[in-house]
Amino acid sequence: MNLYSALRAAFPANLDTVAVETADADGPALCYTWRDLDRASAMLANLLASLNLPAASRIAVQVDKSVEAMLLYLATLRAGHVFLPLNTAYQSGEIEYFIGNAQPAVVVCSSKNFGWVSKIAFTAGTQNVFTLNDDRTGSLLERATHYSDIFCSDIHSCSSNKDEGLAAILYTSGTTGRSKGAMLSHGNLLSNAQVLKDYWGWRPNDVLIHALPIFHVHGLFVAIHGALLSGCKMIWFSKFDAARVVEKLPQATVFMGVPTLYVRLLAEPGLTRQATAHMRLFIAGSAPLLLETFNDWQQRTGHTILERYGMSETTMLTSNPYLPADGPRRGGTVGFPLPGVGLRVCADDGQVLPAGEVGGIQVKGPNVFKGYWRMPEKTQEEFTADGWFKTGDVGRIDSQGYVHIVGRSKDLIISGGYNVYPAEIEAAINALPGVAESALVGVPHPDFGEVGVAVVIAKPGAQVDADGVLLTLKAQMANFKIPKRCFVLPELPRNAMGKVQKNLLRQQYQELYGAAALTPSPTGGR
Ligand code: MCA
Ligand code: AMP
Repeated sequence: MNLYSALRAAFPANLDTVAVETADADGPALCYTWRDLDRASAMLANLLASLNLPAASRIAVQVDKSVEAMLLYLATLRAGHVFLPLNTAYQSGEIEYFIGNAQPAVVVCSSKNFGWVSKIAFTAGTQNVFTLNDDRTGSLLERATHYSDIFCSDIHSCSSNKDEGLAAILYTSGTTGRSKGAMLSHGNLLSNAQVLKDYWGWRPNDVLIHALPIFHVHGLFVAIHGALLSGCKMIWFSKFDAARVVEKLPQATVFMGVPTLYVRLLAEPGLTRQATAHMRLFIAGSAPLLLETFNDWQQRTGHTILERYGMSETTMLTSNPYLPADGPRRGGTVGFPLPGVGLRVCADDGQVLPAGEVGGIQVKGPNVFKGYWRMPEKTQEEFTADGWFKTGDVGRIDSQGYVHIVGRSKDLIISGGYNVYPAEIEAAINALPGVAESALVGVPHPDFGEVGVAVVIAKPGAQVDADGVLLTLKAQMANFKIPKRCFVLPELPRNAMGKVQKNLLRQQYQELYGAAALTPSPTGGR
């Protein structure tokens, strides 16, 4: 089944009701009806079809969040191509890698970035570069107005645009430096969306507040598919604004966010029981939700946040129960494996461990991705011989069956819900003049949960300026990746094997941002 066809089948009978209502402070609220979604995505799909691209061509998109960007995603699904969303913070070095690796047939970028993005795209052989801005200007929409608002999927129907055909590639897990493109099929995404629709009790009169970026799984798939597959209206924020979200809570029923969003909402005086009385469900994920945040939220609003766990490679894996009959939502856990998802905990030697024991989390199911784009060896490494995907997360299953994530075996920092890969940052620092070596470690942060702190060792006789290191990095890579602090030390702590002891560095800087509640580190627990 084509994913868009499944979403379209769930649209309400009356297509002239509001599907998306924008809610940003600046500018009037814009309303898009279900008919608008269908017509506009058809015009964009016809534009893509007119380019006569090879089946399953990659459509790379680095644009500010907008309803039109979502429509482009839906159009890509309809046209049988592969949507490749890219974080708006990525700079030219990062974009050059993604375009070189994915070789997209189409690149869509903002007008302000067109100069450098189009140069990279055309140099890499991309034939089509369009612009799309969050004020509905740009060449993409201009061109699309010349195409029919009816897309005949049967004309364009082919094996690639349904079931096992690719729907999207999301870059992630660059623990060994460069990111890998996780290939997700229509079937991967649809099966997960259908499970979540039932598991989280979605109903037609739900209203979702959508305040996440749509270049990651959480905002692009879990949130958007949740609403569209249930025919529910979305209140749409192009950027998270805690005060404005609180204002909209009385008009909504469901909210999804990374823990940082919950921490910021708790800082809003307007967040009261009354403000949340109309809400049905608050969902958190993408990074550990602190028990402190879970408890504060419950006390303040009377609502118990439902924490779930997922990955770009698998979309959602586990969830705390929605129905009381299935058990309580337990803070500090990520709930139970979702229906159809197999989850086991294994020792380093692959032995499956009994309940209570800590080991590597492995998963299996129709939601698990098709592999990493053009990296068959790397893909093979991440699956066991019997077909289980190794998540790189460390955890245990308790006696009641709840999954606890206690850390990560992969060297990864999750900051405000974004993944930061120390290997990538350390390589950039080590390339700087006068630097002998470096280490990036995650330390607790009251807002972002965890942030990167860099320790740099200068070459003998060389002078390295900590601020200069950060300024240089700022010009090279996405801003969220820049270490929040940088220290120049005489040496790095090493164990007898000569391996850098990052756990000692984490301990050394654990209190850098105050005695924030402990966040799990690869060795620590919650
Ligand atoms: C912004 N900054 C950050 C982050 N975001 N620093 C560290 N970590 C961050 N996440 C820095 C910027 O570099 C900038 O610094 C300053 O904060 C302000 O930038 P701005 O963009 O205005 O920040 P913000 O509006 O405060 O953004 C914070 C945010 C955003 C709203 C929490 O990070 C966000 O939307 N996070 C959600 C990420 C997400 O969707 N994750 C899901 C991944 P300077 O001024 O120095 O440049 S999907 C996933 O993980 C799996 C599949 C799953 O389970 O869902
Ligand atoms: P990504 O690489 O963007 O797919 O991020 C997936 C990673 O986010 C997982 O492998 C986990 O390490 C982390 N993650 C997602 N949800 C949770 C959660 N609820 N608690 C702790 N970690 C999480």
